[in-house]
Amino acid sequence: MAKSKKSAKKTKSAAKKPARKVVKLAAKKPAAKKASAKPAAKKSNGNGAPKPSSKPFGLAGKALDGVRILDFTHVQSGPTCTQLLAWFGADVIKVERPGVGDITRGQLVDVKGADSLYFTMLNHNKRSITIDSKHPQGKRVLNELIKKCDVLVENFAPGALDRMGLTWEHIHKLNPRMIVASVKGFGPGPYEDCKVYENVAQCTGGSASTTGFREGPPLVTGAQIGDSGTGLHLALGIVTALYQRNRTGRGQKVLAAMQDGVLNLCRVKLRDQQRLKAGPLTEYSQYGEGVPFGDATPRAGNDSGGGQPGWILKCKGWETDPNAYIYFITQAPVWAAICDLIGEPTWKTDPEYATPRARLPKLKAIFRRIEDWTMTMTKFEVMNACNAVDIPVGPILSMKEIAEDESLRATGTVVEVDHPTRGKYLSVGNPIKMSDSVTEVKRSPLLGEHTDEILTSVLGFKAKEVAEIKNSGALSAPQKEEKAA
Ligand code: CAO
Repeated sequence: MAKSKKSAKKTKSAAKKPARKVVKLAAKKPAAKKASAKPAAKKSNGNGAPKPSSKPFGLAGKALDGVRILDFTHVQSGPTCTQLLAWFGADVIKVERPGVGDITRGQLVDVKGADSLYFTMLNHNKRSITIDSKHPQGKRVLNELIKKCDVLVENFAPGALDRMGLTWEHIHKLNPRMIVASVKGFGPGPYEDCKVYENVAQCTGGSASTTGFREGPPLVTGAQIGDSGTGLHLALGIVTALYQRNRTGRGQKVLAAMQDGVLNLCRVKLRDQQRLKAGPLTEYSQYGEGVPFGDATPRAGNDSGGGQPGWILKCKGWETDPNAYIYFITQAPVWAAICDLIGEPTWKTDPEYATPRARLPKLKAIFRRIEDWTMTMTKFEVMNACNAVDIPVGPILSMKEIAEDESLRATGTVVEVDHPTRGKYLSVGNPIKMSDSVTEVKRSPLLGEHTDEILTSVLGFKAKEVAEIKNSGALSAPQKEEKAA
C-alpha cells in the first residue's frame, strides 16, 4: 500500500478519482517490493476481491505486507500497537530522537550498555531512524516519510505533534491517504491536556476502584491494561481505518484514549453499577456476608466477575510458595462433580447446598471446605483432578513457570530472541495466531540502525542529499559544547 517514488504520481491522481477506482488501482498495483506482498491472484473473482491464493497457507505473505507505518511512538502504549502491526507484516519505521531514542532504551537497564528489556520486548520487527523533528532538515525528511507511509502512529503528550508542525491539516495535505493514529490519556474534555501513564489510566478508567479487597485501598493490576490494552485498541482502529480507506481512498484520525480503553475492559463493572439500582449484587461475596452495598460498584476481592461464584484457594506448599494457589469456580452445572471430588456427596441433594441461591450466604464456608481439599494437592494436581470432570480452575502460574512452559514456547507465545549487544532474552511473541500470516519475531533495532537505508531505499535520497541532511545535524545528537579553557 505504501507508494514507491515511481507510483507517487499515480497515487495522487487516484486519490481524486471515485472510491471504486481507487480500490481497483490499489489491487492492481501494490507497491510493496516483496513477491509475497503481491495479491495472491491477479484476476478478480468478480466482487473486487482477488481469487483465493493457490499458495499453501502461511506462504502467501503477511496480512499487512505493503503497509508502511511512520512510528512516532515511545514508552509502552504506542509501541505495543506498532509491534503488533509489524508482526502482521507492516514495515514499521520508528522515528527516534537522535542520541536519546525511545526513553525506555535506557530504563530498568539490566545489561550495561545494552538496550533494556523494556525497550527490546516492545519494539520487535521494527526499523529505527533518528530524526530531530524540530530541525528544518529533520522536517524535510519527515515530510518525505509522510508521503511514503500509510499510517502515522504517535503517543506524544497532547499537542506535541502539533508543536512539531505535524498537524492533521499538514499531514492530510501532504498525503490524503495517511491515517493518523494516536494514544492519549483522555479523550476530549476537561483532562484532555494531561499526560498519563499506565496506573493513572487504571485509576481513571474504573479498574482501580473495582480491584482489591473491600476493606483495603484501591489496587492497580499487573496486567498493563492502560498501556498495552490501549495499544491493542489502537491497532484495531488502524486496521479498520485501512480497510475503510480501500473504499474511500482517504485517511482519517484514529484516537484511543487510555481512560476509554481501560473502561472498555471494565465493562462488566459498569454493568454492575447499573444493576445496583435493582438491589444487591448477589454474586459478590459481600452479599453472602450481609455487608450492605454502597452507591458504587465495590471492590470484589477475588470474586468471579461473572455470575458464578469463585475464589482463590490454597494448594499444597502455600506456606512457602507464594503462588501455590488455584482459582476455583463453583459453577452451578458442575456442582455435583465438585461435591463428589471434595468428599461431600450429600451436598448434592441437601436443600441447604443443592441450589446456587441456597449456597450464596454460605460461600465463604463452602470455599473453606473446598480449600481443605485443594490443600492436599499441588495446584497442578488439583487442575488435573478438576479438568477430568470438566470443572474449570486456574492454577496461579508464576512468571518463572510461564517462562519455562514448553507449550508456550512451542506456540511462539514465549520466544527466545538473540540481540547483538544483550545476547539472548525471552519475550512474549504475538498472542494472535493467524493461519495465513505467520509471525516471525525479529529483534528490536539499535538506535538509528536503519537511518541510511530508509533515507535511500524508502525515500530515494541521492548520496549528495543524504550527506547534506546528515551534515545539517538533523539526524545526530547535538554536540556537547566544549568547556571554555
Ligand atoms: N525530535 C525532537 N523532539 C522530539 C522528538 C524528536 N524525534 N521526539 C519527541 N520529541 C519531543 C516532543 O516534541 C516533546 O517536545 P515539546 O514538549 O516541546 O512538545 C518532547 O520530546 C517530550 O515529548 P512528550 O511530552 O510526549 O514526552 P514526556 O516524556 O514529557 O511525556 C508521556 C511522556 C508518556 C507522559 C506523554 O508522552 C503522554 O502523555 N503520552 C500520551 C499518553 C501515553 O501514551 N501514555 C502512556 C505512556 S506508557 O506508560
